[in-house]
Amino acid sequence: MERERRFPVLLFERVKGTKFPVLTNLHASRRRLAAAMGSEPRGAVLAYLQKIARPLAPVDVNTGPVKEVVLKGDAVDLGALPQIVHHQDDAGPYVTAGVTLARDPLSGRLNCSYNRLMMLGKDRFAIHLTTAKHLWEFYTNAEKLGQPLHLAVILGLHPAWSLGALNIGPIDEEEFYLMGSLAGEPMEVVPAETMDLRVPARAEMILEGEILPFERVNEGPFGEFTGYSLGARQREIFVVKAVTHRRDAIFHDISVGHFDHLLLSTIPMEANLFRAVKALVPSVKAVRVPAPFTVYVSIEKKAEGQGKNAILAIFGSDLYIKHVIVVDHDIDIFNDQRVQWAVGTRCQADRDVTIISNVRGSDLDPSDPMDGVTAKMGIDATAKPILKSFTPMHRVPKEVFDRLDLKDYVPASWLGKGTGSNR
Ligand SMILES: Cc1cc2nc3c(=O)[nH]c(=O)nc-3n(C[C@H](O)[C@H](O)[C@H](O)COP(=O)(O)O)c2cc1C
Ligand SMILES: [Mn+2]
Repeated sequence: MERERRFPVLLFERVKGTKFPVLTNLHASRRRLAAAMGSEPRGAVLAYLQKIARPLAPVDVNTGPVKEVVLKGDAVDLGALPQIVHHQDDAGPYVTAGVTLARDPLSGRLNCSYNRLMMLGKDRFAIHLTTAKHLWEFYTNAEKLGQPLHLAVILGLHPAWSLGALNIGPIDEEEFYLMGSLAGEPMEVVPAETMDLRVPARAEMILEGEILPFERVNEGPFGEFTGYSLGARQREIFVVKAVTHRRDAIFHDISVGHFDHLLLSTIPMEANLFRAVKALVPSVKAVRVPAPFTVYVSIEKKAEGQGKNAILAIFGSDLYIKHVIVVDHDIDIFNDQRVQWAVGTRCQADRDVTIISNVRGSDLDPSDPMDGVTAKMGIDATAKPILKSFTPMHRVPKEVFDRLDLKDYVPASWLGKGTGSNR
């Protein structure tokens, strides 16, 4: 459907080898994601920032649909779930649409994120924790204490909850309290069966368990958001102690690297980057993540040096971003050609390119020889010293346009709405 440029939600009602229907492509439309927050597509990033500014605590309820079926201990069988292999070289079936919920054994704070899970058997997965992200931080705290890290994996979420789970910010900013505010109503929660966590009462399914200390297993290869299939690495093990679900639970899946994945991640990422640049450069106009590890920023530069301030703000606020291009506010950053035009005409490499070596980044970048230690590059493509005093752009005077009428020069059949393309 994506090749056909069509993006419906897809529900497969009869899936071989499982009783669970499979829903996928839920997030493949920016309009749907915006609607989940009660916003228009163009206003999604600002709506996101406004809503997360007012966290909404979950409310306790005694029980809920997610407890209609409770399976513990020996009754747990991950083989009953849909066994979805997404790409040719994947090491096996993966669960891709699970939001993890964990509590830091040191601070007691909660964290949510998406973490891919590779099926290992009846009750266990290998789990991918990006080094230096929050769940990894909790896990290293638990491991230092010699303890497992309790983990709930939430499957089948309101898309506004998913956007909340992907919030990027300080580790103390608890995503769990942002989900309700993004959805516009408090999330109802029920106690987990096997650990001291409260989980959404209206999810489709919860997997409860723990990530084992000190143990590792081969995880991968798996086709990732970069478009590449990265090889196996030694990664952590998540053992499942209980599964609870709705009687008629729908199993959610995300096709990694497709719009279902990329649009979902981009809104929270752009919101965080916008907020971070705004803290340093108040006149930031827009940010856009057009490709993996890459961001465009437009600012109304009011003082010399602010282009580089924007670069520093980005580097300071996101682990993944590797390349930043900053342009003036007259450039439409949703038009790649205009961004390249600004780089071509307003930038001198020896003056305007900043490269920082040996910084931690993503461990899923195929160009990186060091599994997550990377170089970062900022390109300040704003006019120097400032747009106002920069070489003027050429133009035909307005009074000439006002004086001329196209119909005096070309046949009437040429006029009217063009196709907008010369290809
Ligand atoms: C579908 C999907 C799959 C993801 N898979 C992983 C993963 O396997 N490991 C990981 O570290 N991050 C993964 N992420 C990204 C994290 O969820 C994201 O960076 C999140 O903001 C991290 O949370 P934190 O800031 O609380 O650490 C995935 C995101 C999406 C949308
Ligand atoms: Mn977090």
